[in-house]
Amino acid sequence: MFDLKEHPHKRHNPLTGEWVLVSPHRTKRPWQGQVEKLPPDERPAYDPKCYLCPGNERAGGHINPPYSSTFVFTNDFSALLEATPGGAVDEAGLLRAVSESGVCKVVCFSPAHNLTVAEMDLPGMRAVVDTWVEEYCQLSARRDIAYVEIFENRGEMMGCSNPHPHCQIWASSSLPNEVLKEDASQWGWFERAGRTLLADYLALELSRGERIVCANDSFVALVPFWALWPYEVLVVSRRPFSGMDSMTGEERDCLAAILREVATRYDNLFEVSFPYTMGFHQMPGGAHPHWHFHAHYYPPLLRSATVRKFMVGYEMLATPQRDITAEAAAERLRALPRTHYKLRG
Ligand code: H2U
Ligand code: ZN
Repeated sequence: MFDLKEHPHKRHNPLTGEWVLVSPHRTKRPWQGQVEKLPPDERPAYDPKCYLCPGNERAGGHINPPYSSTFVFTNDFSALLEATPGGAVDEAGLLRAVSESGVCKVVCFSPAHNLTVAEMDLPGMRAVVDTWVEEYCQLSARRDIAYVEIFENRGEMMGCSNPHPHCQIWASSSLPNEVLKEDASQWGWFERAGRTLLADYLALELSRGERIVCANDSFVALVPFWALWPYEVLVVSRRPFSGMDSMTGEERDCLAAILREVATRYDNLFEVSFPYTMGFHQMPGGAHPHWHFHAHYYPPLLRSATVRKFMVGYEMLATPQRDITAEAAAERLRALPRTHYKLRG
């Protein structure tokens, strides 16, 4: 009898159409690596050498204002530029290129250098959500912008260059790869079902409960059935809306709260500041009824503060693979306290 808890199998990601190989039997193999703790990261509230702290100098001689809440600026090393000439190259359908223009910004979450999302207070996190919405509305209203990606790289392991709490916004003139896949899948589902893919998925997960991590009045955090990273999380809005521009005030508060709770549970897992890449997938306004607002968390850690999952070998050449099941990961995250370990005695 085929058992998802015992037997190797492939799971389907309905958002991307891709598969992940799950090998639950391998979690029984002995682990001989170290389980080490990192020294506590003690950072000052203000670092004179940080390019994101208030009053400090950035690349190109820009001076940050003495900001007291959030602070947004255009990335001094933007990957996308506004004044990019349009054009395309196509040689025999083999050498293809298309001009891409856009805007890159950096959003500081707080003037405090030593905070993280997990350690921010709720009004502070709500201010971050309000800043995202404001930037999202402005950028997505532009005729030269087709897609706005808001994302946070957290921790050196994820290539984050600075521990000061911040995220990036890249707004581009075309739809990026991941968004194209999700657009097609969500459209296909909506056309058939008349409901969003994630509304139907969320209803199923809520009735099962086994992959739910935490929830509030407006959002649910779960380890998706098709999770690829060990402790991957998907945050889905209970109400189907396509973009953060449609959120009510209460939904903004709930988004702030659930993002903080996910970050707190992550930090509590190995009692370290947990590295991850997270970001939103969304479309603005009412013109995309098949789109359902959500956030993905892709954290690399597997077993301890230092043992990470690598996407190498078979995963680069064939299909991504995981050992611990999504259900087991959700159970661990669900069992963790909602209070940050640094605040416990
Ligand atoms: P990461 O920590 O995710 O690397 O983001 C930091 C961004 O800050 C990065 O994209 C930008 C980098 O280009 N940056 C500036 O805009 N000005 C600076 O003075 C340094 C870094
Ligand atoms: Zn997505």
